Amino acid sequence: MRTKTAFQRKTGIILALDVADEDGTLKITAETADLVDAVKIGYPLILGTGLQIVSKLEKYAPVIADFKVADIPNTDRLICEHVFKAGCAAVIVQGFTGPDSLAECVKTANEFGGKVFVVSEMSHPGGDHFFTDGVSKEIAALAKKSGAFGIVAPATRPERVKELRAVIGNDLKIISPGVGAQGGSAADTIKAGADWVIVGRGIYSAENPRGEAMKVKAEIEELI
Ligand code: OMP
Repeated sequence: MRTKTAFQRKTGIILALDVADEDGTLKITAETADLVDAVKIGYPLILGTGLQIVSKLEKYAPVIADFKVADIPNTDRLICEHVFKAGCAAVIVQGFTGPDSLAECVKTANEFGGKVFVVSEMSHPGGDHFFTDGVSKEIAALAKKSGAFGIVAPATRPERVKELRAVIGNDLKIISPGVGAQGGSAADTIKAGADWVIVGRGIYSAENPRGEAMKVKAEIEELI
């Protein structure tokens, strides 16, 4: 069993690596590693390169596997086992699957010393179509009850980050995607109660990824 080092908030930035080629991903990660607290990988990178890239990335930063796991408990467990055996420190799962699925993800994560983040509401324009106020809050409450480490809440709607923070209190962390390319502001999101902002294209598509990461870091630092 692997025990991963705990997530530590230093800059408040998680870099989303939705870059489909290994060399590009490793280059951006090496350039920005000291400016981010974790990197997040998902289907684009893993389908493009394979799960073995985790062992290369974890040398730079804790790796969050964004597979938005959403299945029956047995399948969830099988997916989470792959994720943690590969060296990931955390996994992102959906919460709408219900308490038994969520419990299995948390149980599997605990066996590996890993963490679970539960999507409570999504950041894109259609993200509040099914994740309505009541549903999002119920999922956030379920995440807390299930022993998850944190929730995912939308940086594109900081007021929702604030409301979901009120549901979970200070026991759970909030990671918030939607800063930059989707229009969200890092400062507004952190002010609303997020622990980390997730930034993808705003950093990896920039001409100067390190420069962009430094700008986000400075924006968050100004709040302290
Ligand atoms: P950019 O929009 O390029 O900054 O990337 C945002 C990253 O966060 C992508 O990897 C998305 O898949 C992810 N994400 C969202 O954008 N919205 C959500 O509601 C949830 C996630 C996520 O779970 O990470």
